[in-house]
Amino acid sequence: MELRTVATTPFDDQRPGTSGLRKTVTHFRQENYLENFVQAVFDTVPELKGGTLVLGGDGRFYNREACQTILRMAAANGIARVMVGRDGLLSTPAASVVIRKHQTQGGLILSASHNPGGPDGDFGIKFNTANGGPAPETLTEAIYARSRELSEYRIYDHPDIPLYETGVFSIADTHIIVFDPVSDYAELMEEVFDFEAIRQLFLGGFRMRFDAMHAITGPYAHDILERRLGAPEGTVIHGTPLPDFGGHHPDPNLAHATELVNELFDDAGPDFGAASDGDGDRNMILGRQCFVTPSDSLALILANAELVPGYRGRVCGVARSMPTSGAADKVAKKLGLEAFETPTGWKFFGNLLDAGRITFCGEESFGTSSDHIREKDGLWAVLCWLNILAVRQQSVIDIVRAHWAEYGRNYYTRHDYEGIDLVAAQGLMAHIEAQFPALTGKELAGGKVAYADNFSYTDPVDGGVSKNQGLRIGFEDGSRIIYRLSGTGTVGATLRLYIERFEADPAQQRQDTQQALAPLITLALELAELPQRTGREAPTVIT
Ligand code: G16
Repeated sequence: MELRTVATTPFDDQRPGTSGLRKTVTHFRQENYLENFVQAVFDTVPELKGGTLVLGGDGRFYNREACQTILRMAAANGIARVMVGRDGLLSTPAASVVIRKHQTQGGLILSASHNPGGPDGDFGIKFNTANGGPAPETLTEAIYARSRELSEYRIYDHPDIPLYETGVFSIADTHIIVFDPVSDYAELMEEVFDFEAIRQLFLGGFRMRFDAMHAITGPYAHDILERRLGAPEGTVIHGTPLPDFGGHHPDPNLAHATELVNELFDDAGPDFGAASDGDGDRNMILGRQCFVTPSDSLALILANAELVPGYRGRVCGVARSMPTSGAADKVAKKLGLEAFETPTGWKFFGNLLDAGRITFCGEESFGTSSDHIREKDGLWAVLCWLNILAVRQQSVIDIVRAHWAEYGRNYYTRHDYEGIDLVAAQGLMAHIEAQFPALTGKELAGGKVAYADNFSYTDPVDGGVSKNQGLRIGFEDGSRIIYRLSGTGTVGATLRLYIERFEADPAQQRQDTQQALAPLITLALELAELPQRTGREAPTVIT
């Protein structure tokens, strides 16, 4: 066993995006690419030396090799202990649980989330800090700066650690603890939710389908839903994590979880359906013939929080990302709670959660969670819904309609244009922004423009300012058109178009979403000159 210092040269593209560093597998497998980034993290987080690092990923192609490399580098960098999930597996929310519970100095999570996997797919790595949450921008920028000046990395020559069994191993003075990735997480869920009420729900014949999409939540869902809560075997489908996710996008939305959606929209479908993504932090919620938008799901969870033991009598506020619909704000107003609007990216919720200003937070991108951890949490959202359904004894669609009748409905859609030319995308954004001074006060698509701006956020806790977080056109009736370039894609640019319209009248709340939003969608395309500038006639994905 030999400690080696390997000479390397910097890569110029290791700036983390919305959620860590995401590139194609081929890109990651270039000589020294992974090693450089990991060394940059270790150099930027000195408390890891002599401390404990949590490690694991969503099981995608290259996960295990990357784990072995990181273990050898952790030992060579003086990290005292590495807690690694068995088989190198660990969901993003479970990593947050383990970091917090065992008071470690942080964790490295290997995932490209909902992006496809396999040798031709994507890979990713992100660092979470000691609070269990994604590294804030100041830290990701420091990691990037370090990656730009790196000239060497340290690694031990050492045989692979047997990750297929739990136990304690070592590389030089570093202890490697291979642990069961499910148990800490499942125990926390038992503390938060009324498991007995959910057990009774299943005993009464309630039928559910959970699609793990051959990604990380399979083992968690089998254990929690089928074993601890007594749901019948077969409730969990696609429950074995595969390196290529069975050839699919592990993205829980209407476009990629079609098998589940078709089953739930059948007259004889189950009562409840849900899916999670590659690394287990996203969720999609379905009832029979009912899709609950992530924005509505956040609002509904907030409105029903008193039914969940872990939140009874202690809800203090809510936050949503800027493009997420304002549905949760309506509930917060009625309950007299603070509501915050943050930029896209879970990292922006961390300060509010740590400061005790919010209990719940969520994003339109199928992410919902609470202060139980510092990440979004797919299975947590599913258990929230099960807890609410168990207490209310109503169908999902009845609960959603009753919510709209009380608070109004925020019609909402997101249109994605994936893999468009980067220069064309930047030109399109500049073209929209250039029109802003003339837009305010104009009558467009049947409404009056109240404001048009480029969203900037001042963190209420530390005063940090994040600019250029998306272009917003807001109308006097609360309708909004938002344009953003994604920070998670790996090919070209992905343009996201978010459209929202508020409808207070229950008699008008049963329209088809795309129809209800059609005038605003047409306006958004015109203002952006979208077809002309991108060559695209239709979005790649509609959610
Ligand atoms: C990540 C972030 C989310 C963000 C989403 C989409 O999710 O954690 O906060 O909303 O990407 O970001 P963008 O619109 O920039 O592509 P995940 O599940 O991919 O880690």
